[in-house]
Amino acid sequence: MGENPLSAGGGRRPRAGTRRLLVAGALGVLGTVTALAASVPAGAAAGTLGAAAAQSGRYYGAAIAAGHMNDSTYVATWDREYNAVTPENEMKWDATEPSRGSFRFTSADQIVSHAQSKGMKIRGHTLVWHGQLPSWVGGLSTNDLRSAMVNHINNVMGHYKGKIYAWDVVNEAFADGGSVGSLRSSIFTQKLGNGFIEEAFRAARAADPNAKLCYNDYNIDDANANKTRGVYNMVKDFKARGVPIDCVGLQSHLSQGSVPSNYQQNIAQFAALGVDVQITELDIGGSGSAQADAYRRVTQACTAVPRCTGMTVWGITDKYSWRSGDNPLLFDGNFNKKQAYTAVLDALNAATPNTSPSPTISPTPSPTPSPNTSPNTSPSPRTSPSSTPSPVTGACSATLTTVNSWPGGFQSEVTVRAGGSAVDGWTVKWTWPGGQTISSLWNGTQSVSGSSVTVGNAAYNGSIAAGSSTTFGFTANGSAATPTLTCTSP
Ligand code: G2I
Repeated sequence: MGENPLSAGGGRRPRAGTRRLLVAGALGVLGTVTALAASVPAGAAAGTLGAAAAQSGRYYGAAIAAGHMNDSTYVATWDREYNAVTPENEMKWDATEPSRGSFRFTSADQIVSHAQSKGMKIRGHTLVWHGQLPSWVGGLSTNDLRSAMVNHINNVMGHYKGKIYAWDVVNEAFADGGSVGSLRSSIFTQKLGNGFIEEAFRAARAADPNAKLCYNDYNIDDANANKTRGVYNMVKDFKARGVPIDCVGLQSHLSQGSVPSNYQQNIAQFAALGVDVQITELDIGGSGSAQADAYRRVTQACTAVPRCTGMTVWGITDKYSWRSGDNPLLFDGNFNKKQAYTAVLDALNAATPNTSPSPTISPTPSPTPSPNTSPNTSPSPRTSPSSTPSPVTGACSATLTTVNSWPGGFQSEVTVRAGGSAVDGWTVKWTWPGGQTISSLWNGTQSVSGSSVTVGNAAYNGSIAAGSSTTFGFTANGSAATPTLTCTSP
């Protein structure tokens, strides 16, 4: 709360509804039976959102609040129209782990069991988010927060293992209005550094290897916005380094004038990185035909991109929307279908079948288990972390802190700080004193030559404002060491 998720981008009229082209690449081969199969049976118009979406292999879901499940019209509309669900608040940290180590799933279970009984897909929302955090999390030390985060992921994902289609592993980590790649300051960045996102995704893959793991955010609907570019760079980097990530969630809290003209291009650019895209919290403030047009454009944008696998509206009826007064949903306060409903249904019915369903997930765990995925096993936190600041030789400096060590291995975090002026790109170097080897490194790119290590910035954290810092981290084999680091910037 307290954030305005509505982007102020200029609106544009939608294209006229594009008719499906059943182009059969006719190849007249003499003597063969020409089977120019139209891929969609003519006139196959489904009468509900879920059924219409299913025709092209997609889902159409709604956020559901357990507290409204005593409203029979609400549940009847959910059951009739939607084939997927996201619990609106019930799986968040404050709801599931109100006090440390004590888990509570009653409300979320209520939604999950209902959805399962109807064969719906379930999106899990959300594991690591600065919002709706119970207050006990705020008081934790770095080591305790890391262990609490992984424990939370393990327990919540473990409880629902095998039942969740996709998890919003990390929610809303990027800053609004900042430079490309800047993260919002939160307890997670403050205590764990920017690497918390990667740590969370690695832990999530281990906790439920069959769930799709999504990064979810708002105001990443415009393909060229700084916030979007930052998320794009992160996903690209994760894919390049084998950090597990399967999908990007565009929340898409919009208004009828603010659907970006490049919205479809934006979905396509994320999909091109090799992840699914899902529209996760769609609602569009407005009314009448303008609102309907905006909904149509969003629906068409998703169905035009094979890896856009489904859409979820953030509620069923305007009556219970978190945006009271904006009337942003498909059913009015009396559960009547709005013009927007018909626009979405028609657009879903007009979609061609999804010929490139997303591949099944083949987990590729890092070669050595990161302590982030199993913090409660061998690693025992050091009582007094050690660190060595590097001399400020140029535009940046680097400080290494040992955050964890255990027999035969350790985990370190390096803070890279810009001096009096901003840096654009950085390189940190050191030499291991005793044969140490890095097993896994995040938020940077490493090259190793004998005992010499060179770490460059990742695609998304090269720019550091004057006096600001970013972090990278690694786990290594050998005895914990605090070599002298040098930092240079081009
Ligand atoms: O803020 C809209 C959404 C933005 N993206 C993440 C979503 O998780 C978020 O959902 C909203 C829920 O729709 C609201 O229902 O998150 C809000 C909290 O950040 C939810 O509001 C809270 C109220 O602030 C609480 O007072 C209330 O106790 O809902 C709680 C449960 O009804």
